[in-house]
Amino acid sequence: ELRYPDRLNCGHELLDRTVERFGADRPVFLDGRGGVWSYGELSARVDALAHVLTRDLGVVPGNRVLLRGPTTPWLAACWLAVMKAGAVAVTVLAQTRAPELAVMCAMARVSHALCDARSVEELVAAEVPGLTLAAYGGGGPEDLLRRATRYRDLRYEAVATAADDVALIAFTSGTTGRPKGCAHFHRDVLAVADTFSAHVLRPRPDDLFAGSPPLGFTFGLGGLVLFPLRAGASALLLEQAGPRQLLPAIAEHRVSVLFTAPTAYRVMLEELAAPGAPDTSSLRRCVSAGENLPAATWQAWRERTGLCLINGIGATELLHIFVSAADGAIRPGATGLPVPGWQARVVDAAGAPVPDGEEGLLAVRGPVGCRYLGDPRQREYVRGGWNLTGDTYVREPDGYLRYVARADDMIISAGYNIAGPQVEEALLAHPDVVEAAVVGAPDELRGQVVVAYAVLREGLPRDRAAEEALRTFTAARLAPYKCPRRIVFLDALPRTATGKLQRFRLRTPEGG
Ligand code: 3SK
Repeated sequence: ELRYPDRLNCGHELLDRTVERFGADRPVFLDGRGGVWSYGELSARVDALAHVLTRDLGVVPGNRVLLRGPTTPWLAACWLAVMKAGAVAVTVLAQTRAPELAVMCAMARVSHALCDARSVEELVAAEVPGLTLAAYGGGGPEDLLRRATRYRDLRYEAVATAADDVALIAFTSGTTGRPKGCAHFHRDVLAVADTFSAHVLRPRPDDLFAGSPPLGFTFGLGGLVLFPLRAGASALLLEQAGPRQLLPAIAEHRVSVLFTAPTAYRVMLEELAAPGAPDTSSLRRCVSAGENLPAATWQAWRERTGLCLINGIGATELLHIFVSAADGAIRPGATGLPVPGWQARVVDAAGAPVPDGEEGLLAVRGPVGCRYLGDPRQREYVRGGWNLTGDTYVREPDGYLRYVARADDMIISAGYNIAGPQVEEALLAHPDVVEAAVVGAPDELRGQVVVAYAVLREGLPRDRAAEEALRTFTAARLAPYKCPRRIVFLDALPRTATGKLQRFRLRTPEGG
């Protein structure tokens, strides 16, 4: 069991204590354009920013401070300064538009905002009442970074927050289109590093982390800030971190720990198959989360790189990954086991455990719990002390957990329960298919029928012959009732800003 003192400031623990343990001269952040920050430089910049926040901008402990901008070392420094000042970081994605920003700021009662100068317009357009806004990186006398130089070399003593003071408010990207704010404590921030990272990922101080999820998504915050800092390691913080940018960056900087989603692994696999592909031999740990990892993707990555993908399921509600496995514990096709410190079971609609081998809802509990900001959906997510993640799972007799589908993505056709991801896996096994999404479309006779959406490799014809070929391919792999009745070819699948598939957008009367 994790034990933390009653007074705990996660910014102080992650930064000041790491400097004490590992020294100030080691690199912490690389910006991908030649800039390298040492731990000592980060520490001095964070302290100067904390002075600006508290002395110039009037931030007091408990204030909610919006952080908005692309992934850069300065955004990470602002996040740490907010922590050390005992305020609450409200993290949003850089792409969030003004109307959503207005709603989120009202929900989180945001009083201050630190915003990359390139993203300020949208925030101004959100017209947040009473907001104190400071931009960084654009230059000029009022720029946050210019102001911070006035406090250069002045140490800032972290506020002695309580372990269960709120440190962070993160918004779910909402695969169903309805965002919710989730509050997390100072101890929660450390707990994800001390469970998933410490026990499954097991980083080393000489590791260099990189990945695609942004810092406004807790997957990215953990993988690019919390886990490297807790381990005294370094992170490459790239503003553009799509799969096509990641591969050359891995080769150039010798990245050793990679965080991204299955889709990005598939795109990278395509690139790696081409002659003259970038060198990935520096990688030693590759984490896949954000959505289901098909066994075929796992196998292909293993064949191409020799590395076993560390699959995981996480949630903004629970901050990071709670079921996973690494090394010899990996079972391809299964997500893994409860991360040490977490418990998991599979339950029915009434919350009672279902027998092993049967489908049910994944319920987990551990050091972090779901705390929605004033949202009645709290009662649906947390029941009897267990967090219901909204995923359908099967528990195998030896405790391994196997993903079936998002509970609201199950298709019911002529009385059969069909898991969309199983059909998607069958389509993805075809060499011409890059992306696949399967939904149920209303049908008078069967209730629903299976409709597939597929993205084909660039340049391939999207004609009847292609559809027929895919039909024959899936028919050889799936029971007839699971086979798609219709296959629609698209340029790209609808995704949230964090890359999650939005199946609800395919469930239109005419499309799905
Ligand atoms: O939402 C997710 O899928 C996720 C995955 C890993 C870590 C954190 C999160 C929020």
